[in-house]
Amino acid sequence: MSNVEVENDAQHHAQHHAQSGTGERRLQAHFDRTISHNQRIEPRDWMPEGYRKTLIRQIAQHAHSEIIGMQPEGEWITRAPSLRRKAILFAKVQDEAGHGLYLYSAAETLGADRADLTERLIEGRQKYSSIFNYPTLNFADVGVIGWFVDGAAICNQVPLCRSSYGPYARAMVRICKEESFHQRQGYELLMTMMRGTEAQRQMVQDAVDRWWWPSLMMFGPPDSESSHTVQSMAWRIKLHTNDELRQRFVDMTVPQAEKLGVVLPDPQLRWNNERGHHDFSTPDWSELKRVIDGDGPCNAQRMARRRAAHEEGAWVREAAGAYAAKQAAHEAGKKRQEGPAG
Ligand code: BYC
Repeated sequence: MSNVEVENDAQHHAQHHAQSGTGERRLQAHFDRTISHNQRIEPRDWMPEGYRKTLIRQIAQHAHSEIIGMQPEGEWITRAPSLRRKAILFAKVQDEAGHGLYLYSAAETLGADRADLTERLIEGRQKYSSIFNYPTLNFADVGVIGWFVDGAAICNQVPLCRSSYGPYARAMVRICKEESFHQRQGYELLMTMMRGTEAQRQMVQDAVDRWWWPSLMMFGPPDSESSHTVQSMAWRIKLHTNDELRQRFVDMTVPQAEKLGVVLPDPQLRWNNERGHHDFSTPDWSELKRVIDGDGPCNAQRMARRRAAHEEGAWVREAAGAYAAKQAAHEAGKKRQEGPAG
């Protein structure tokens, strides 16, 4: 039995017991207690169907974002201005592939099938983060993605290291360590450009102007329009609301922008002593909606590239499948020769 089959089997037994009314109530009460004590739900534990579905949705969307997220920066690997920058960028993009893979594995512990998740992405039935539908027009974009996008990812994902589902929370620990390194490499790249020529400083400011608003939108719709936040927070799948994390990101980024010497493109941005936070303008939520619905500047290009990569990889999947079948036949032959055990 594969790991997924073992998990499905365990879930099947738990669900079977749950079918009797008292059994179900007892399992639900145990689940609620585990959540309220800030303890972890593990793959073999009983869980409400909605909890499983929400996790699969969020984890798959996150995994797809990491994989599609390789594209905007990946486009600059062959055009990096030095061997050092090329090596750094290569490593970062490779880390993102790794994050996607841990996350698909975490989704598999919930009984999801990775090939099916990929199909859903390719057919446009599952989402990925809006941020990756914007173009990378100059090399400063690579730095700004590290600073803003990985910075936003850190704000959003560090709390997820304490989320209620064990495999997701554990995957997040390593991902966050790597994201934090990514953010610093982005900031260091921008620092270097800011110490360069006037043209380089302008490239940085231009990238900041283009990525600021999309980065704020990464945190999702405002709380008043977020369909999942209340339930996801009750389940401790999310630990903070979209607006709380957006605010945290703004507060973290303002002093960094000052130190770097760039202007964040929001005339309303200022410290509010009473709130103890920065005030900022409302992002254009109709733009977020458009991009999520498939009409951003690069949606079609990102999906076409992802589909092409999947098709180009068909022979690898076929070869791996044939090799696995051959190994299984070989193992079965060996067992037959050894005869019945004991
Ligand atoms: N883009 O009820 P809400 C990275 C959807 S990877 C697209 O607030 P939720 C990185 C949402 O799915 C970054 N769709 O949802 C990689 C829902 O639609 P459905 C990815 C969005 O789930 C490479 C609907 O809008 N990070 O960091 O409670 C290089 C209503 O929203 C977006 C993660 O995935 C969006 N921006 O909260 C560098 C982190 N926002 O599914 C960096 C984990 C919302 O009902 N995910 N939607 O059709 C989360 O924390 C949450 O899923 C979100 C959204 C905060 C993103």
